[in-house]
Amino acid sequence: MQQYAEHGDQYIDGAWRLSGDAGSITVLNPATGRAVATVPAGGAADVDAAVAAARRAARAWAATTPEERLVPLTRLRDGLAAAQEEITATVVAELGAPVGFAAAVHAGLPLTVANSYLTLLAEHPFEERIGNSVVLAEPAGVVAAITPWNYPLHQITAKALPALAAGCPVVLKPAEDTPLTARLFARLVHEAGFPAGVFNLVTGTGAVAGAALAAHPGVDVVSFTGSTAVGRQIAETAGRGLKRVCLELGGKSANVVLPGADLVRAVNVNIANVFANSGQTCSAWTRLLVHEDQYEEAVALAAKAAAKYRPGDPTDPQTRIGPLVNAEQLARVRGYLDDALAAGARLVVGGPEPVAELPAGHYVRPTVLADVAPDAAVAREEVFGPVLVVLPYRDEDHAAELANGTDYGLAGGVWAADTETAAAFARRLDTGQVDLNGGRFNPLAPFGGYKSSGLGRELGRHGLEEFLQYKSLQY
Ligand code: TXE
Repeated sequence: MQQYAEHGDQYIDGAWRLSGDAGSITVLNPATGRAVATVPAGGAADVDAAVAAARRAARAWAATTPEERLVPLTRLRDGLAAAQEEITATVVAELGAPVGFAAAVHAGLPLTVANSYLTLLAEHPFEERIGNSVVLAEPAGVVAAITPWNYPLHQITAKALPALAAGCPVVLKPAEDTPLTARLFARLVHEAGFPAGVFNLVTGTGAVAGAALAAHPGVDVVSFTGSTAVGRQIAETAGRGLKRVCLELGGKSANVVLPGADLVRAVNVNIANVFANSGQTCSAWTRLLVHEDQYEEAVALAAKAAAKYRPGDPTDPQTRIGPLVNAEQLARVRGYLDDALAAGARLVVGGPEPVAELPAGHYVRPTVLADVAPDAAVAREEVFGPVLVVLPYRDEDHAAELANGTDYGLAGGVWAADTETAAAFARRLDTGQVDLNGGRFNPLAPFGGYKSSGLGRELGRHGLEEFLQYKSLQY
């Protein structure tokens, strides 16, 4: 077990420094329940020191040219590329992600995002002539990045890379469950040679370190990913301080299969999507909407596809589904399943019973439910586990009404006989991104939510603009 707390360090002002706060957080391996490491539980002292360092660095970092910022950002990209195996092993240990998925997505996606920001930084018009004005895109100030555990490194890089590219210093407060990936990222930032204070890391709890950071008067922008409940609190606090906020919150996305679509493929892709990362994905397609005439066929196809997912040891390359992150999430997911079954839902596969052969980890059975009322909690709220609800619709209007019938609006899928028909239906959905007939992920396209799924966008040019403010010079 690594005892980071012994040297008690946070990454502040360009160096690993002794935490000014008492206490530590023990990181547990979700597959075994065993302690992996301890890290400092930072509080007001660490947050103050980190924000002060960021403020001291802000003016000089803001004055750099995009070309100058490209130098350390390129070295950081190279560091991410060289550390792929170490990132993979760290995410497997602290999140319980299956090693194959961890390598491809948890380690691979941040590299893709890093490459996209190198390209964007080289191309972005930081100065633009509009009529008789020259409009300058200037950095928006000190950024507080507060991140969750579900994609530990991606959530950090989706905030820190565009903020740094924009010329903003960053103070990162990562999730309590996954601080080791954040420490690894801080080491790579250090090795890339950013000026002192431009990137700072404070590990700690949300209630103490997170709340202190979000409310800090020295912070100009709060970029938060996590639960809608905490997102609301952060927006309220930020409103009082007139800070800018970017919020990536929960989701309850629908995958709508229109008549004439390839039903087998639509269901297979849906199962892979909703069970990936043990269902702990904000954009997961947690509701499969099919025409009532195809309902039983879709349920049978979902059962067949789901049977291939057996929870297992995340270090085994054969494993497709690992544990949930912690005991609270396990209890929460089982609670949703208990309530759904008590209300008369049909259990197609899975269920709330413990996975007997894996007693030490936080495992839940990948589950498909049918005959669920559309207004039941499991069909409206974010479960954040490997749980798919299959719902029938009567016609396209009913399908759109069901798809739009939750407080969320983050992602979704539409399948039809051709992509034009799918695109036409996608325009009716109140959601931030829609995959048409299984369309591929695009790291340059904006990612973010309608309604209670959030404010602002991440990734690509839109993600960069969250960290810019504009000054116009009139000639
Ligand atoms: O999230 P929290 P949790 C959803 C998902 C999940 C539920 C709870 O449904 O089951 O949220 O997860 C920090 N001030 N998502 O409890 O608490 C916290 O330390 C400032 C969706 O892990 O929102 C962590 O760094 N910060 C989601 C981050 O906020 C605070 C990803 C997220 O924690 C704080 C994760 C406070 N008062 C969970 N309280 C997504 N959108 O992808 C906590 N934090």
